[in-house]
Amino acid sequence: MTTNQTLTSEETERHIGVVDEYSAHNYHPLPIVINRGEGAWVWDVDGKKYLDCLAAYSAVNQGHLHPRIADAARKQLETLTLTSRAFHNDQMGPFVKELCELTGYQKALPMNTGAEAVETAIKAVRRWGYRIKGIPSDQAEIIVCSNNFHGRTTTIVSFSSDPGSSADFGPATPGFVVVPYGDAAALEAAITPNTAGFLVEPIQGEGGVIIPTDGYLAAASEICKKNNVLLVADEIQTGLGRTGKMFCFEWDNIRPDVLIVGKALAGGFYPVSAMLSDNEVMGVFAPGDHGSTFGGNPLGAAIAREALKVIVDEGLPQRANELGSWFVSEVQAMNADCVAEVRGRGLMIGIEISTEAGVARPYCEALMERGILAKETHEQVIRIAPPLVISKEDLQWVLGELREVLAMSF
Ligand code: IF1
Repeated sequence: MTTNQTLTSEETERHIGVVDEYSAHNYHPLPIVINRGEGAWVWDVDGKKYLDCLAAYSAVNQGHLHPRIADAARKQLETLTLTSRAFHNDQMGPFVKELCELTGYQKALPMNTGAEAVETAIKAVRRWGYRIKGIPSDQAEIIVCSNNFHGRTTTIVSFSSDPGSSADFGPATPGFVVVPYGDAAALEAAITPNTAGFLVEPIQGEGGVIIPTDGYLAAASEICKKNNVLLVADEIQTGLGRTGKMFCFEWDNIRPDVLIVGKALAGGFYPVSAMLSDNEVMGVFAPGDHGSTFGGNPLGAAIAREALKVIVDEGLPQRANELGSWFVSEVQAMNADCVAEVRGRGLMIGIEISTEAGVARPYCEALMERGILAKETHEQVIRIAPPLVISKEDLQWVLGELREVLAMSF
């Protein structure tokens, strides 16, 4: 049951009507039209302000319109925006160097969207499988987890377990094997001589903020090493401070063979993603094998350089760790009848509504009425993932509103 009777102004209705008329209906957004953002706050076309607890699905970890990143974007916008990779530009080199220094990998291949970086990793892992591991041509397998989300291309949705993302987009790309998330034994059992890689999210975001048991990634890493299988960590959502470390894999003290980053890599100003690895894997790419028009462009590179510096300079991973663990314990202490479980690491938090209490959507609509934007994921979970610059005072206010909303019945 949803409460679609949320009161909206004429201006909001007008804007929504235009989108409904002239675009595909591929989303079910909350009925709010945002026209300004600053830090953890956004404003709608009627001037009402909201605390953004979604942060564009963790693409705005640094907060909306971070001044340092805005300045870097403005400066580059007035200088040079795009050359294509047919020529060099003066921003890509420093960007990939700084990204490699931050992550400890030897090479970074810049792309644009997260899905493109995931596709890049799939191509690199397959080619490594053939040319380095010796897997027979076209026989490479990549193991993935059920309930995964890695993007929306036809190959990526080929291994999605969400029918909404994949139905009638076939025929599916072959070469993917699905195992239960969090089950290291199932991973080991699925490995064959043709397995080239294991692609995994350290925490499943869209899956409902599913946190595997401690040690899962460490076990998976051991199993991959033992079987000469590349461990590929998709940190597009969990990375860059979101879970209380610079990268979520650090919680298990592992080093993936391939690291994929995106979203907050450019602080929400521009689509910038990257696949990182060492020379053996990255060496499978020769000139002309792979690329994109905008990959490594100077505008995105200049923005990403400053976005990374802001994460480090402002200690955003530590901030997320401290604020997130405090927030989760406060919500748990509410002992709300409608809550089945509160899960979280850093400021990647999921509040699971029990099926007896209904679904998460009406709770998100009630929070929106109170000036808090939180989006449901997979029906039952209220996702709380604000910009990492959010103040403790603002989170304290969210707790007060949340306490009242969780006491409501729909
Ligand atoms: C949508 C979800 C989140 C991602 C991980 C790759 C990508 C994503 C772990 C692809 C992107 C976005 C996509 C956006 C909503 C959002 C999302 F609900 F779709 F699943 F965050 F959970 N790996 N996630 O989370 O990156 O190509 O989008 O840059 O498609 O609705 P992208």
